[in-house]
Amino acid sequence: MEINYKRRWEQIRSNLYDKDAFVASLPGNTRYLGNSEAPPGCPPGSTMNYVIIPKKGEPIAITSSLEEHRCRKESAIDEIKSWTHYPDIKSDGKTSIEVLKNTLKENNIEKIHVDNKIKLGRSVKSTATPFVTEMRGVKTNDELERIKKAIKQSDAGQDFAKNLVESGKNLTEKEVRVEIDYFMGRRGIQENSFTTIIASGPNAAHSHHSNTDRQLKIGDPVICDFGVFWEGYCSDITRTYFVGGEPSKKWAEIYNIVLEANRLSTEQLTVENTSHKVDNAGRKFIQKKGYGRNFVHGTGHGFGLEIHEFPSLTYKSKTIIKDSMAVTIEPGIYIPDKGGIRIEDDVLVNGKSPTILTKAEKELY
Ligand SMILES: [Mn+2]
Repeated sequence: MEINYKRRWEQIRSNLYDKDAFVASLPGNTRYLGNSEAPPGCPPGSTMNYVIIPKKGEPIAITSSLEEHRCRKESAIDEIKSWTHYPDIKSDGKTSIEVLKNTLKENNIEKIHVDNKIKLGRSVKSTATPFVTEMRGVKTNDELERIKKAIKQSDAGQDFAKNLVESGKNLTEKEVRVEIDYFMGRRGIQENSFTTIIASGPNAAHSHHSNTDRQLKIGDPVICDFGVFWEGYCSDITRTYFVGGEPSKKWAEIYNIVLEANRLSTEQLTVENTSHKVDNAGRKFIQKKGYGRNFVHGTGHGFGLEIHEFPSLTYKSKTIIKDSMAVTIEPGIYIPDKGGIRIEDDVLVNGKSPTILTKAEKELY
């Protein structure tokens, strides 16, 4: 299914009220409006400095002359303006902001919505709005198709990771990481959604550990947290495995507490619920079991074009859950100097019964 950019532009136009245009400058938003299929860091989507959606007329993108060629070829936007410092190269101006100012003037655009503050001087009145950021929180079918493909790849990565870690005595975290990345790379993923995290033994006590030369030991809990991009959209999944396949009684107990917290939070992911209740459901259970201060981060976040998107699911977030939001549910318990457990799923809001999209095994044997 092709990405329907026109629908996105229309939705923005219909929420402009008295404004003449919407101007996006946040990289996730310019990609969303012009070239969703490219992963971040990949031109042209991420190199568009600005995307203008006028109330009347077609969208306009502003990019550097370096990316202009690729932009013309790949972007959903036909009108591309370019900038460069080099006088010999043909362009519409020396800087992106100069081109933006001129373009707004030429099109008689005086009042705009922006997704992020831009210094435009007095001739243009700009008002910041989270409209596009929030619009991206609700996924459409063209997006879900890509998200599901990304998840399928990281699920396969987790099946592979489980076997590798359980039989991986003496492998280093770095070795485990490259094996998993290579496995998923051979399956044709665009790229990883972030640097694959392999955190073993005491290193698993740090929620965002970076991979080291530590060798896996029998009985270690090993947190494996990664995701992939597929046609511009990402996945994010965490599983915790035990080297040798047998957790100690204590770790098994903690594992099942985290698993239950994951289930309780997922259950709260229903339309019209408030997002802090999603966090609260799992957190209260973990507190009751005596590990309240070992759950050191929020329960989850939206994901899609970017790995962290609106909405965030924390103890204080007040976002009202809407149908077709795609979020992670990722409670964890971290014991300093000993290790930790995190179990993260990607979940789609679906009326009153959330759909767990990630399928990789998470029950303890
Ligand atoms: Mn995550």
